[in-house]
Amino acid sequence: MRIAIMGGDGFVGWPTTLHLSNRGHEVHILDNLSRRWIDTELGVQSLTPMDSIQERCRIWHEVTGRRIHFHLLDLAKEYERLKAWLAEYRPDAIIHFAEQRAAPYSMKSDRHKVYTVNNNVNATHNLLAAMVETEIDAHLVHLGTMGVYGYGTVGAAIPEGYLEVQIDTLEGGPARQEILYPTRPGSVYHMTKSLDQILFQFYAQNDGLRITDLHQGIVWGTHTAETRLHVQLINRFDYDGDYGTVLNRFLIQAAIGYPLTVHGTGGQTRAFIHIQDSVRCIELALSDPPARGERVKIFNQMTETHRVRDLAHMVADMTGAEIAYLPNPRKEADENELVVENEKFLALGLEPITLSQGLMEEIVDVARKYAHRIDRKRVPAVSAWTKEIAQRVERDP
Ligand code: USQ
Repeated sequence: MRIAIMGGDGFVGWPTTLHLSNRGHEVHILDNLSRRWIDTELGVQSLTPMDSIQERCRIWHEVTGRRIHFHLLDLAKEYERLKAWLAEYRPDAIIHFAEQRAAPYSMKSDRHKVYTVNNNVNATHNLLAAMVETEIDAHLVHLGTMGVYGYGTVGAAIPEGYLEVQIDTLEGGPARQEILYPTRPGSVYHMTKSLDQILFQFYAQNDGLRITDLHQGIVWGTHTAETRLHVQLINRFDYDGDYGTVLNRFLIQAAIGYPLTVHGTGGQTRAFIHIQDSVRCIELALSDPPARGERVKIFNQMTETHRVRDLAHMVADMTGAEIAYLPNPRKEADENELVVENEKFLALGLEPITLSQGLMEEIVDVARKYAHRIDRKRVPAVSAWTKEIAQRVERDP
């Protein structure tokens, strides 16, 4: 297949690009390199040293003989160029990662909220409109988030995207209907992914676009089979308070002797997936597209759930790290249960990589190797969800 990977320079985009190229697909990255600009804005860098995207592609060709094509393009701002690119290359599949993905970054200030909404919603809508206009019949696979569901305790498992509801008809009898699971995003970033769902629903129904939306949990790990092939193919690895995700942060903190930063009581339960499985799931989703006219196919892309404080204890037991319970900069439930259905990927053959000491130790080793690149001042999470929370966190950091 000819595959366009929007956002192929990012944390999940890059290993996905390598994996699909390795499988013999013709892979094109379209990316505006915004993630690298945000590093510059924040004054932080990936724990692992990353080369330019062009250099990464050159090394990939040297190591494997395969070519990855890179196109510098801003999906949200360059609609005409996007349309022209699609008309010329006519990809069989498009994978859409091209969104600002950090919840704390999206809550940093009003400017960051506005940027996240403009960037994410326009990128998605531009892509959908251009697909219709160029009449390409590509399968669109989008990286969504488990966060669209919210984390309320309803005492039932979260289904894969749709909820069957029963309502009373005007005649009085019951009628059954399947609706998109009601969204309850917990940040501006998660809200943009909720808005994406409506855009997808409309374009599948109105224009027959074939769309798969992957509701992914929190990714942990850094290496995949392909990024291990050469030191210059290494994946990015975020540790800072905005972009670092919870388990990877705990493992890095343990490696540098920084007390593990648990927000609140650490009673938040979240869904997790290893980066290798994330890449595999995208490949599985590509192999099973919906038919034209079918509703959006939704998968829960996660393999296990964990409570934040349990993860902290696990890492502390493994490494001897201390745990610090900090005032929570986010507005979220202190404690929640979470049960998630994920049968669809298992049925397609996913064999989950679950949390294991070996894989966690590998991350600690990577962090120790590059510890000199870590700025300890950038470890705390300082983006607060409301002005009131910001004042509270400032009083008691
Ligand atoms: N947390 C801590 N300490 C930390 C960092 C986080 O206790 O040092 C807590 C947070 O308060 C939160 C939980 O850990 O309760 C998860 O935070 P996170 O930063 O690991 O994950 P999140 O902000 O939800 O976002 C990440 C990705 C996002 C993806 C999402 C999947 O950045 O792109 O969509 O995970 S999910 O969480 O399932 O919505």
